Amino acid sequence: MVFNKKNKPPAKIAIVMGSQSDYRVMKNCEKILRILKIKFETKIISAHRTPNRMLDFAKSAKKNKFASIIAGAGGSAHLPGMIASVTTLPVIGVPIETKKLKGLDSLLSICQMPQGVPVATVAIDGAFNAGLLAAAIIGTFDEKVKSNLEKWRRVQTQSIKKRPK
Ligand code: RP5
Repeated sequence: MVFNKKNKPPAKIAIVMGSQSDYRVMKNCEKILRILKIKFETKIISAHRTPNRMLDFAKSAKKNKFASIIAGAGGSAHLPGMIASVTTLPVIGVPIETKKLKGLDSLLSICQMPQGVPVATVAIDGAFNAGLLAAAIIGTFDEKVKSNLEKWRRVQTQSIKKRPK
């Protein structure tokens, strides 16, 4: 398909999280998306405490021109999976570290999705990588984002010293 100004695919990312307490981790998504010049919106949406807000958001995400959704949650972390259950947009889950189980609970809740409803899962507290993955998704159809991402990777490679000090 050829894209032009009128039918340009969406290049905006949604960053959602189950609680204000997740923001200390999830702000790392914002950090990398800003560096790569990708638009985003950030919201608190809880699968358990605000289920209707979650459903309204997820059902309208495509219409609201989001290309992908990054969802962070901790503990019984149902948010990414529940969002994925009502949209076919790619959902990237960020398991948030927890006090009692160190985030293993969040990780398993997010990555062990049943066949048919996938969630791409990053490492515990891997919000920065979630942003990079969302950028890679947008980079498949947006040349500017693709080139920003490639440049960022080149700079990273150049910054790695050959010898330890
Ligand atoms: C989850 O419960 C949130 O994603 C958060 O990681 C965890 C704890 O939430 P708070 O009790 O700190 O609000 O829904």
